[in-house]
Amino acid sequence: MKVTVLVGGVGGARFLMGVKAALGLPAVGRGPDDHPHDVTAVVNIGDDIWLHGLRVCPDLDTCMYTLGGGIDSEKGWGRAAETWSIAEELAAYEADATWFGLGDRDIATHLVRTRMLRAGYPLSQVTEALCHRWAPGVHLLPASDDRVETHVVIDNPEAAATDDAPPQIAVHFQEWWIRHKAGPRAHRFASIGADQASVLPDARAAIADADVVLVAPSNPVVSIGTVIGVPGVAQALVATPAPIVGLSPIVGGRPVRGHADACLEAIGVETSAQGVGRHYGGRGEGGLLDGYLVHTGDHAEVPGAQVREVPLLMTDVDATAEMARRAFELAGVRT
Ligand code: GDP
Ligand code: FO1
Ligand code: CA
Repeated sequence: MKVTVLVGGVGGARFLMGVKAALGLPAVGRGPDDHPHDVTAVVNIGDDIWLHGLRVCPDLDTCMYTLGGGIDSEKGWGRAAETWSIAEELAAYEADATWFGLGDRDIATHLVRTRMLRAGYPLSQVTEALCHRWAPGVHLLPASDDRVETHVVIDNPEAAATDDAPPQIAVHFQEWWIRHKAGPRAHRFASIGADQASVLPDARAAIADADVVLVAPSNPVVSIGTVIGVPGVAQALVATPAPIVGLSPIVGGRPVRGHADACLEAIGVETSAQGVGRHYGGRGEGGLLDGYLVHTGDHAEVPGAQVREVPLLMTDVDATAEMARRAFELAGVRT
């Protein structure tokens, strides 16, 4: 069976472990070559950023490290057993951006990636090369080889202190999310480069040829929204004969981690499982989803989609695998 999953970073990576386990694959690492199931992840690239001359791709790396056994599982991002000598030296130079934590081990990934990009390789091939080392056991595909970067218009944190500061400024998503901890109000997101971008052909094919498409419980705005906003992705989703099932990242009216509530507020969507479900929309009504899973007790009605309540907390691989099994069941596919 061919399973294609739309994902962001931590939520997406953890869900992919459960998908692999539900299919009888090892949650971490590669399965046997003759395994009957094949998983492809179409990964958000909107968070990608140039820092210190290096291209950093947080969501691709989070998936790669998580599925390859190299993640700092407590933080959910970055390398296990990380050290911070380079970051300390950069801070001593007051070299921006000190608010973005780049560890020594992680920097090696960005050095290899940047060298290959500068040599002319597209991001998809660079990712494949990095995955030779990590063997994540799924095809990790950037949604596009083109640059698509999320920026956000926010209330200017300097406005109160300085008279002539503009009331609103546009910053890279990471600056709002990490430096400002998503504190200043966000008014609007912009996908820089999306106009000229196109979906990675392999990602389009993975959606078209899938037996089932899953929408991970990732950030619906800056992870899933950005993937779907890459020209060609939405068209592929509409056209695919595969059933599409989404999982809510909102549990009990709150994101399980991170600031998805601030993102949803910015686009005028209620922070609830139902709000996210209706934002995606039911396929029967011209939306995305054939099926939608919400956490037990989070009642939701999404016109045009079948909704089921199941436990949706990814507390361990077994619980996450059960979520994936329930998604397959709702899609009507057999594993
Ligand atoms: P990021 O790129 O690292 O922010 O990660 P994603 O976009 O892939 O996922 C972030 C989303 O995952 C957040 O909105 C969380 O609410 C959601 N999430 C994290 N853990 C869980 C969980 O155990 N269950 C559910 N349902 N959602 C989760
Ligand atoms: N998240 C943080 O909250 N603080 C950091 O300093 C940070 C550094 C970082 C470095 C590499 C990487 O792959 C991810 C990193 N993240 C960090 C996580 C990540 O940037 C964001 O949490 C997500 O992309 C938000 O969607
Ligand atoms: Ca992310």
